[in-house]
Amino acid sequence: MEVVLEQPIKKKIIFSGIQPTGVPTLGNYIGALRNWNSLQDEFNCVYSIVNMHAITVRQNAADLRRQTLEAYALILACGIDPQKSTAFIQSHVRAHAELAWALSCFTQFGELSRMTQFKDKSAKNADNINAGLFTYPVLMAADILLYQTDLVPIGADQKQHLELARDVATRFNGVYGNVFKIPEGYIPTTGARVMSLADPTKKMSKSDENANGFISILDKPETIVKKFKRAVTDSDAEIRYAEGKDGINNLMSIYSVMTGADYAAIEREFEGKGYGYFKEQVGNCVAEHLSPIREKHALLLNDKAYLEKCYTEGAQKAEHFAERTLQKVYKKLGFL
Ligand code: ATP
Ligand code: LTN
Repeated sequence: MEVVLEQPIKKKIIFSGIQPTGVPTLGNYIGALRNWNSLQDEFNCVYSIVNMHAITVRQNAADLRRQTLEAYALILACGIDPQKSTAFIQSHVRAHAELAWALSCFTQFGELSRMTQFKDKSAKNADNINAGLFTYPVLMAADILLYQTDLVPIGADQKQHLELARDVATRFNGVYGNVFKIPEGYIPTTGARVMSLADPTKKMSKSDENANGFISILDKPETIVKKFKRAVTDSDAEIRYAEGKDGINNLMSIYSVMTGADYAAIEREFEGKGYGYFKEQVGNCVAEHLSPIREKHALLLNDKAYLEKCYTEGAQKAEHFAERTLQKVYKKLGFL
């Protein structure tokens, strides 16, 4: 008789990060945070508030400190369970900065020059095009590679950075053997790029100076509905998903993610109904979906001791793993 030994199934590893640069938007939620939550049972998840990335743009120290804690509370409010997953603050685990330095010696100037986020952000911050803004993707590669990550849940805008992380890891492995796992992206099919409500040709962004363009996860229900009612659409007045209807396409993709209905079902549901009615319905379902998150966030922020305990333990767990990879890298590099 054949004896089959039971092997414990090793869960795949997920890593992702979010910058504490402001209140996260519906775009961050749909493109990333929503998936962070749903992946927790099946995978071994590591999530970080990447405050070291945030300083590539000038920040006020007191605001950054507050926003970091708020962002941490927000990921817990979105359903991240600090017992199940590892949730920590990037600057608490020194291996991130250390690996970033080593990897920067395996990243080409030309590769970094092609990054569209660098080009966009340098145009926006012309008076502060610092070296950190340029090497931002190397720190992101270090974040991911330290944990031997299999999958990285991100919005479509981060795809180019992930490709770079894969290229750098492959190059390093080519010289030193199999040191890093080559990560794959996990990009949602619907909602990977939520657009601004004020200009649907632009990505919804928390740093947009026009507050009507984004829905913050913590906006009050009435603000959410009001912003959706003002959303820019077109003059065609027909609710259907089609090229050139950026505003309606964006609202349909948001509604689809919130309700689970596909585009055909949404078109049937709103046939013959006006844009005004549709916009209000999208606003209502988003407001309803986000309300419990806003309430939980407020409760969590009232319990600073609990948050501190969670992020301290999170950093210890993360460090344990990260340090193993870093030591392996140092050995391969020939550091005595
Ligand atoms: P900023 O606007 O300050 O540059 P951001 O919101 O673009 O910030 P992050 O906070 O670092 O950037 O993003 C966290 C996650 O949210 C990333 O995975 C990113 O891809 C995703 N994301 C950001 N904006 C959108 C969007 N409009 N639609 C879908 N996903 C998004
Ligand atoms: N650059 C990302 C944030 C980020 C990240 C990461 C995402 C930093 N390190 C590692 C995934 C994995 C952004 O969203 N702007």
